[in-house]
Amino acid sequence: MNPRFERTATLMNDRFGLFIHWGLYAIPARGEWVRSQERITNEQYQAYFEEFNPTLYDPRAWAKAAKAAGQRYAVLTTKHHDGFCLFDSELTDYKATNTPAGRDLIREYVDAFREEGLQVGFYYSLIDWYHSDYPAFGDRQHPMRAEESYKNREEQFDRYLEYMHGQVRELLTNYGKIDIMWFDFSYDDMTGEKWRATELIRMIRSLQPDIVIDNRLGGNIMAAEPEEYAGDFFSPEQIIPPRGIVNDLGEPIPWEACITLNDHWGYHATDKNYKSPRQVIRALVECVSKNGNLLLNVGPDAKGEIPKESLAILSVVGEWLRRNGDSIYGCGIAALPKPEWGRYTQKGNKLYAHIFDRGIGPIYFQGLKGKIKKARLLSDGSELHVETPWMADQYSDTDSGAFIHLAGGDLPDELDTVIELELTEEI
Ligand code: FHN
Repeated sequence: MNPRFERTATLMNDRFGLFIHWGLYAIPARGEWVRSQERITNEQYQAYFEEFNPTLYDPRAWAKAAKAAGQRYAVLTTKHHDGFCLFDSELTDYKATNTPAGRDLIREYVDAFREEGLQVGFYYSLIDWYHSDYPAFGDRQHPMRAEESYKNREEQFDRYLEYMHGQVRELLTNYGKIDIMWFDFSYDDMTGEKWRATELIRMIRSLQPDIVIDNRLGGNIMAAEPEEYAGDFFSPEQIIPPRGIVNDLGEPIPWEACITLNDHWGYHATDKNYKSPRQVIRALVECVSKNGNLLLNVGPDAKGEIPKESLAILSVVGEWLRRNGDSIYGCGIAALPKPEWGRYTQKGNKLYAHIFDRGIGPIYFQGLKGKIKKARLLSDGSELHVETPWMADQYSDTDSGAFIHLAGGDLPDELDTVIELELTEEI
């Protein structure tokens, strides 16, 4: 088997993860790009460093919320573009242990999420707007990109690379087994070997042989022969690929869509544009129906708590998964085309019909005549009957279609009603 598929088997089986963007930017509370968008200097931003004290930070509560939401793994920002380290790095003073927090926030996160049995992932920004050797003037997005005083700053990018590689080594040495390394992001000529990516990947795999890595170091994961550093899974952002993702040989490749709950990754105090639980559930189903994962983001506030709106959404999603998770975990694309009323997911000879649109009359299953051994409403296990309604032969392809009657005018679950079909054979 392709080593990429072996490495990602657990991750792709888990299907649903929690993305967490947290750091100093939670204090200005205008999103994690605030430094770039408002061209805030290191000196101005220092005020947040000197203030940062998330007294309500309780990663066990985060982990319990993620588990209750049905999420099987998590990815937390260890360092975002602002360069602030949530972990106790020996390579910098710009870290949480030197703020009033005085804690290694990553250590506590790892322990808490492992305790709840979730896979543990680290997000690490290749970009660093704090480090004095990271290119600033004329960069596409650095806060000081147009600051004349930075025009002739002496920057030794190799020194930054030593720092960046050294921090990745710290993260993958000091916190036990790590399951996911989520780099972010390459751009313009800042990609691939500019990061010394092959050397970095080889170091990572020597430290954590089973770790899975995203594709944002650069290269082309879709190529027939991807670069060694092209990663193990594709990471579409704020979009679900229309037809899933296949490589240049037409082979499906592992992918994970990362999506915000509102419109920001980092905490934004006034962004109340949250997605509904229905949207989240249907996005998860769509990802799985196309052989992908959903990494759903929360942005904890400066006190260290996940916004109550996010927790409320996660709770509803978790209850739906508690009843219907068999149609998500370990499932993937079905051998049938997308039906009119919703989507299919499949696992072996179990086909899951996700009914989004009740329509009128029985639910029609094209091509399944004589192939359904039994049908159950997944949420409560109740029996459903395969039956051809009268007159059907006058207006439908009763030669190949099958019909299942659903009582009532509304769906049993308007979020997503799932019918489990045990097939006579794997189609
Ligand atoms: O710039 C980052 C952004 O802040 C956020 O971390 C997302 C999440 O994948 N990635 C980058 C934008 O593509």
